[in-house]
Amino acid sequence: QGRHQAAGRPRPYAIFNAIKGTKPIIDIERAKYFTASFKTTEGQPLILRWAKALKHIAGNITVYIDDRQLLASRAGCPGRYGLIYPELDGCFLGKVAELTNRVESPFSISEEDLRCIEQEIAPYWQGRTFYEDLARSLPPDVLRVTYDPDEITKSRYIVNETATMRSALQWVHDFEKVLQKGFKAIRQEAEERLAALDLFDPQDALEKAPFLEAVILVADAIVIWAKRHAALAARLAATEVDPQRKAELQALTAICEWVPENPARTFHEAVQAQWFTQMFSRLEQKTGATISNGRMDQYFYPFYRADVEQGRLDAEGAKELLECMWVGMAQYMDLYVSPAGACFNEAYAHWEAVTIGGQDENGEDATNELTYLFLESKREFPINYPDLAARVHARSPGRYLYEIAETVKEGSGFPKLINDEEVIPLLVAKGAAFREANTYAVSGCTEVRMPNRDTYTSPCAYVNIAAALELVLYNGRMKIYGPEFLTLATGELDSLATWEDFWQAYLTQQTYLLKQAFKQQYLVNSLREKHFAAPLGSTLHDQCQKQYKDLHAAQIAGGIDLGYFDIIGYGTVVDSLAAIKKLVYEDRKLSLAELFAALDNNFAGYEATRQLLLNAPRYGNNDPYADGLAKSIDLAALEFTHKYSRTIGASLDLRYVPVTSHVPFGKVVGATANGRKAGTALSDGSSASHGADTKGPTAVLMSNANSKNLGYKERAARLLNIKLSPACVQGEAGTDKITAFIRSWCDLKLWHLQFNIINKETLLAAQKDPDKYRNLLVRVAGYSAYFIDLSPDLQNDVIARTEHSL
Ligand code: 8X3
Repeated sequence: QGRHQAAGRPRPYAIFNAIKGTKPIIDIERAKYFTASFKTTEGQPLILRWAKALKHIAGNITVYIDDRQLLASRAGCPGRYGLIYPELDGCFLGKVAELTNRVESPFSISEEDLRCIEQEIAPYWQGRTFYEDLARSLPPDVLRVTYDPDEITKSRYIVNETATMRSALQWVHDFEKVLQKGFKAIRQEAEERLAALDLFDPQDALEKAPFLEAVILVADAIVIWAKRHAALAARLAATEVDPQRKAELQALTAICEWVPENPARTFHEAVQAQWFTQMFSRLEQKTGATISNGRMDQYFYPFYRADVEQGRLDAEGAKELLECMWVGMAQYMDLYVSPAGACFNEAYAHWEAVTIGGQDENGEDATNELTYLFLESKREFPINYPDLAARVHARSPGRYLYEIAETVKEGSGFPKLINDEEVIPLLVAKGAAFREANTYAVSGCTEVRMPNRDTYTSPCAYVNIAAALELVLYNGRMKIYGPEFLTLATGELDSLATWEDFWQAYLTQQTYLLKQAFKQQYLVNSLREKHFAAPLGSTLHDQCQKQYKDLHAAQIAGGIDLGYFDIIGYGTVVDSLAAIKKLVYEDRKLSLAELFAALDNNFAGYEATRQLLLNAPRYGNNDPYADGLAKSIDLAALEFTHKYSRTIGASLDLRYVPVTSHVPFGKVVGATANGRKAGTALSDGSSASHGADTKGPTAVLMSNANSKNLGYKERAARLLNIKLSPACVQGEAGTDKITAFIRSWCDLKLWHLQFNIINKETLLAAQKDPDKYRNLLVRVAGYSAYFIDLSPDLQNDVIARTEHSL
């Protein structure tokens, strides 16, 4: 990896090398000021309380400018850091001390800060959190598959909600507003609208006025914060002895004085304004994947062009500025205190995507010089940020695909690819105009958002379908949870005489879990607005401004409310069902009782049975037998959501995006009929299960395409990981092979694709000698992370994925 490193710029490397591999520190300042402000605003409208808290934070939190940095602002202390969000993790704050030794994403914290959490922060949130509210509201049948009813802070990993771990799904702001308008104009508009309200009208007084006051407060807050950075830069400049650094700090002073209050005038100002907004968003709330950056090659382009034309900037200068941002992103670590949050988002995962390429409003190809500059930067400075997402369409230029392939060959897992040919028609089917759909931005692992149009922010549910299969085998129970009856009885095994009986029993359990997931999400969606607000996010959203509504409102008129539920363990279940259908019911090589005994004993003494199972038809090989079952599972889930999603007031579309949940979900599931041992990871996303895909990567694409039900619009992202051996992509021939593979993927209209280009030997060596492999990046789910930051279970998951040759 990093073969272009020599060509990289020294400044970002120097900043990065100083923080690389260090243990992240917990910064509690945001939690402290947020809580202090909340204590004084009880009873006021939530959006106003949140805006006041942000202003309090902006005026008091320590501000930093890093040595050598050309950009100002971070949301926490120097080095790698994470923030506590007590409004989310209030009932887990007693666990903060344990984070130092946690296997998944450990953090350190000072004794003094721990005391502050215990004495000042935690007591206020006790009993007030969304988590507690939701747990209290779940009916017993939903609770049983969500949390342990006797200890509600323990997840069951059957139907997990994720709304208590992050206060919003992945999101993208309309950054153009900040760059083109600035917060002074945004504030002014809000003041004029506030003055025009009829305060005798209760709706004006109680809903519209607090919304507009919050807009004004948050515009003040971000400007106060920026100006504090300007003052710091001026102070540092005054004492700086190196003339070059002094000049840089003086320039930074002027930039932070100007943006984001005013419209940006140069590329440097545009980058700084965007970075302030991004960083302030982290102080505002914890968003799934962290606030994404939208289509940077589009909204920065006019600034870049003008600067280059006027001789103020060249490509090297632009890359250095962007890399100063990448290295800032790499220092923020997404901190999940709750155990479920931690194991769903391993390796400090956050993946604020930067989108490049794609099409413009009119459907013309949108690639420009900046698009290529982003790809170059990724090759020359191959760190884990940003999560570069390349939009591809049928008419993407050859040069673009060539440069994507060259970047993929670096082996850091970037860029990930999102397919316009799948995404745009689906967005249009879901109610968007073409011009909105054409300009979507990538917002998470695989997700997309239309700024100013998408409005649904409730985090989604993960449904463990490997658990559904186990619930058939134990007739409504799971081995790990003992005699407790969890779902519904689908019959003792000896009553499942035919494949049709077994299949119906499976579908009944799967559908039951979906039913519980939808009830859970109904409650999530209705309770959230009482607990969370996002005045900055709402300020930057046209529909929220029009409706005077916070983004967390259960309904926002004029918006398109696209949410999801995720099926976890797809490949594992397809392969298991294929083995059962073929070996038990068709070839009669095995009785159901024998299979049960093998699984119940985790194959101890049943190795021959395991080998039989491993050789049954498997998903990922373009085999109609397995792919047909995959399609039927997909269809049953789609039919369910087609019927019920609107009843929760939003679209809950079917998604296959596990982040790292397939690891903890695997831990609660016993051995499975695909030969998988108890407790090991389930398959990820829509990928084949570990080692199942033996017919090459094109067969993996084909299985993915074969298993889709194109007649339903309730489809969303399908995450697809492909691991290639470095040898097969060497040289120009290797580049051509990757390009051709991407074209096939685009033609097949698959949603997402990403590559790991790595040998099993390298991964095993890194497991043995982590210090030697500090730079080793691997694609995990929808993001890349340092291999040594993964837990051993997740490392094993990545190692066990099939390595293909093209
Ligand atoms: C997955 C993040 O927020 O959609 O990329 O669950 S989220």
